[in-house]
Amino acid sequence: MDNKDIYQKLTAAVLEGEEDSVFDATSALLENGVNPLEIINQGLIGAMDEVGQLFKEGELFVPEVMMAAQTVSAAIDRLKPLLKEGDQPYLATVVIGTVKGDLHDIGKNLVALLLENSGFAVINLGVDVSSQKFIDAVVDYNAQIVAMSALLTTTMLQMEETINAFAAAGMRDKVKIIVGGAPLSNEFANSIGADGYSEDALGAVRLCKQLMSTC
Ligand code: B1M
Repeated sequence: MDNKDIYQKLTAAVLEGEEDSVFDATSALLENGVNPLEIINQGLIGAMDEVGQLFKEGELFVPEVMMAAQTVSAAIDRLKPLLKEGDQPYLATVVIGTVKGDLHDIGKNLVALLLENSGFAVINLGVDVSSQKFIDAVVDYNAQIVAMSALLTTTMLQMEETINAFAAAGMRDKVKIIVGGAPLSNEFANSIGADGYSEDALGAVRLCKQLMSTC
């Protein structure tokens, strides 16, 4: 079967939340020599985009979206070991989380995974993370970077609150703060006083490396 057909099967299996079929399709792509990161970007994220479109059109409902999301997370977990590029020198500690009120975590976990594979120590605080929790984690782990993710136009506003909370705690100049997530833009990141924005996970790694090299 050629890769185009396998990608189609993969998308269909994600839409149905069929974990075994997703695993079969990813294995088939790996056997055909496709790079694991490409399978994530083209196959799994592409399928989630389709899920989002069908949800928007009222063709899928929240439970189905959740099942699809779980399937994608499980497939990314299985691909994780294949992404390892050997031991990397330690670069910095990053505290990462999805902001308060927001439960989307697939993109954020992808950013965390690629950061880990690039030499960053990553403290993943999960979803629905309050400003105080970000601040406490930076203190506890002596982190140099805070990475915030948001997928909703409503919750992206929480990012500014968290940045202001770091300033109020007298810690704003102690950490670099980066933001990302589908509804964001560079302009938005600048307007809330973030140190950087990236539209995807690989870009987030580049950004963190850049920020650390200018410290
Ligand atoms: Co939600 N949801 N959802 N949802 N959901 C979206 C985001 C939505 C666009 C769907 C739609 O309408 N088309 C829409 C938001 C509309 C808006 O605000 N503009 C939406 C909505 C409305 C909702 C609810 C309100 C639905 C409801 O209950 N009525 C609800 C809100 C719950 C809450 O958070 N409080 C809700 C719930 C859910 C589920 C729980 C069912 C599930 C999440 C499960 C989970 O994450 N474990 C879910 C899902 C899966 C989606 C879609 C379909 C897929 C998101 C995803 O995982 N994409 C999404 C539609 C879509 O995005 N196409 C949708 C794959 C992932 C890899 O991409 O997260 O964008 P993404 O990450 C990218 C980049 O954004 C970037 O890198 C990643 C790729 O490289 N990135 C960063 C992300 N974070 C970064 C941080 C960085 C840098 C880059 O630096 C720090």
